[in-house]
Amino acid sequence: MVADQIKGGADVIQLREKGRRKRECLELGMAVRRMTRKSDVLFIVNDDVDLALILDADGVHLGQDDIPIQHARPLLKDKIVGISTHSLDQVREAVDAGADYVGIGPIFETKTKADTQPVVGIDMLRRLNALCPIPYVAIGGITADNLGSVVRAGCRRAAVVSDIVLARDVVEQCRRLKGMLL
Ligand code: TZP
Ligand code: MG
Repeated sequence: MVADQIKGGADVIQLREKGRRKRECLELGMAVRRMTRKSDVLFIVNDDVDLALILDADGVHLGQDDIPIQHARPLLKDKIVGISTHSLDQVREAVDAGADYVGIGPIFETKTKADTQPVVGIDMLRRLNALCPIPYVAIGGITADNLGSVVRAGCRRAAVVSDIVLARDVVEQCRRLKGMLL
């Protein structure tokens, strides 16, 4: 699956394995680290600073309830640190705290994440376009059918789960999505 995502042009692979034992995540992560290194694709670990360090990932992605960046940064040094945000205030806070990028969402309704925040909508992307000084990644319910509206709102970075992992042809789907972001 990850190999197909890379083949289809994914720029970043995030290890996000909710509910799996950490040891299993470590093993999976080692395989993903090998694949991403070989193909020069960025590898980000969700939630776990320790796993990111052990795997020598390129970075970690932290949610609003994870370890605050102020505590994570000294351990991660110049690795990439991304923060999930759901409002302009959270974006400002992440920027001030030294995040390298923010995830912003959910842009649309999604069934992938159980405890999602209210939908922030496409307009949020237009606002960030004008005021966010670091890269922002749209997330939540993004598919090949609505990615055009994300791009038209000025955002060319999107994180996609179900529209890729449930696709019949993962390579083709990644190519299609990637083509819309170029
Ligand atoms: N954070 C906000 S929405 C979401 C996460 C992890 C899930 C995105 O999955 P999908 O299937 O692309 O909507
Ligand atoms: Mg998290």
